[in-house]
Amino acid sequence: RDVSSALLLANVGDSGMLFPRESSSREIKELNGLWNFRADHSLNRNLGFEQAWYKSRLAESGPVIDMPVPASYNDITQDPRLRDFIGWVWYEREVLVPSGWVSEGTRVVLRVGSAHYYSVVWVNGIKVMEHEGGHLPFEAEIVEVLRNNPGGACRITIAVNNTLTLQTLPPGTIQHIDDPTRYPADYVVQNTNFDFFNYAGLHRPVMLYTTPKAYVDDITVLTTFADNIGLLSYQVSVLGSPNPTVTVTLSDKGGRCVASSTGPSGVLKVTDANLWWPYLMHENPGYLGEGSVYEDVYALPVGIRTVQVTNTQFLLNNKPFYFHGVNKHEDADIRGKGLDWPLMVKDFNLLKWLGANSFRTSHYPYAEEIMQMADRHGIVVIDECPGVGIKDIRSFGNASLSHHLAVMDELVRRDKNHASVVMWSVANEPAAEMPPAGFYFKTLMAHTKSLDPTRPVTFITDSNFARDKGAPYVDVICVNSYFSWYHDPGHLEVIPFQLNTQFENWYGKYQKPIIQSEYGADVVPGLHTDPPMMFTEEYQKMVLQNYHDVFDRKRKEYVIGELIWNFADFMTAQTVTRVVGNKKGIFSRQRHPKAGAFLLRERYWRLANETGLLPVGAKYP
Ligand code: GCB
Repeated sequence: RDVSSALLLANVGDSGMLFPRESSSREIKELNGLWNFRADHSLNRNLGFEQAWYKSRLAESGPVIDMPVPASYNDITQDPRLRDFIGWVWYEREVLVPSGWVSEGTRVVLRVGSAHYYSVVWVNGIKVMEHEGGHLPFEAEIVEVLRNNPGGACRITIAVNNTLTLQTLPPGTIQHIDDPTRYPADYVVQNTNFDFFNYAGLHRPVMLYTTPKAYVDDITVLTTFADNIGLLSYQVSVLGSPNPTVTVTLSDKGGRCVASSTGPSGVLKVTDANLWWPYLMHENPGYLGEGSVYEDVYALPVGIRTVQVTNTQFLLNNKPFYFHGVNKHEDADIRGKGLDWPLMVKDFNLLKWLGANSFRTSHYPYAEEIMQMADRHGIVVIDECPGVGIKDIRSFGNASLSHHLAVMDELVRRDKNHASVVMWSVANEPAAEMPPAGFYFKTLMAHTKSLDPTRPVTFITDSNFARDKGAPYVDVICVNSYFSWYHDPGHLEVIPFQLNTQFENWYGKYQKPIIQSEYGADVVPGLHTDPPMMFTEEYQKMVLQNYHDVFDRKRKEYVIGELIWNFADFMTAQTVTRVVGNKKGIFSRQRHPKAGAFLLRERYWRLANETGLLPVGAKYP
């Protein structure tokens, strides 16, 4: 494959969104910790804008409480009104900026890792940016604002609104109920069609960072190899200088320079290249070198690997790859969807214990810090955008589609250089049988392919194989099913029949490889029965076992993966089918294993031994 011509196509958006990294030309100030916080409980939720709360210290316009960042605000207090709050909340933090930062020749950028869902940001009372979408970063250059305020004081105010509409991603609706005989006055609820709690707030780190005036704005790297030669083709975009000198070097893991080049684009050739391999497929998985760009020094971890899809296989570095992994959520006690390092490392340790080689970012892009861990540990990722719960026909209109395209722009721009990302998922379980779904998904997937011609594109379906209007455009069929759970509850004996039929139907119609992208059963940890009954540990084991028997037959043909729903229990909205959240985890929300985890662990290590290139010592006992 000609990587440099693919690169020309892969130019995304007009500016980059490189992860902030310190270097000899860049400094970072993390703004994690306690922020001032107030929810706007006024009837129209608009008092903060009417009274311009951003103009002075938040404490001057009313009471404030401590709010940790990053975290969802919902579970931090004992106030049910804040847990279920809908509307604007206000965060504020004051920082002192080093005087060198406001000197000529330096850019200062304020970056928010993610804020759910809509945000407006002010610095010293001056609006610097707005952003729609809850799971992707946004940033603005603020040095001019800081210069107007000698002394280095920098007051950052961020208003965040979690309201979802038919045009947001994910979509939702706001329902006003005016019935004084049954509901309190001014009664409003948020309805959604997705199965996780709509946590909100500043979920990922907020930071200030500097760059020189002439700076590396974006880097795109595409890789391939032929025999023992790794080819890494790059494009560097530099802003702030008409004729930048660009020097690019590639270092191996030990920091030795293995290739270099000059100019804003080029190809680096590495002899005896170490390829990036998935966990359990090679004795040295997740191999990353580092590409560095001068004069503004930016170092990007890079892995050399290829991805291809055939009628029956998923090929990684030309070898068949079988996804044995999990679906996850960003979710935990107290912090909700807030990035949490101990939790992240624990989760990766559990993935490795399990013998999982992959996960899907159900149902929204995960923190960049998580993607970097996946790169380093060789965990393969299906990268999903927040297109979940698209069930209403009004969410297939132009406004929705153009926002969905913009979100894919942002996602590809952010994650294009991650070796771990092997496929884009544009949606989960949309109403793909509706008439407008054909045009919608055709456009969305063609757009995604034009942004990144090197990775396959899919969406996850639970529609009928014969009526699904998006499936013709995917590279890999990803199907969710819950036989013996939502259908024929309690009847394990239907699984072999229905699962076999599911696979035959999809493959028969499309001749494309298939991933079982979800399957599972709820377990309240500690519940036991024999014979197995729904919600017990035994029943989850039996569901898994029955699915696995069919996978084992079909993976010899065209099934290329299985992702359990779910890695861990997670919080949902309150409904009669959820017992303090979704309990389909093989781990509890606190990451304690249920019986199903041990069963899966045995299976995944066995699969790794069969399909991988494990050195003897790494075998599961
Ligand atoms: C699904 C959804 C997922 C749910 C899961 C369930 O099909 O994709 O978001 O949580 O089923 O447990 O119902």
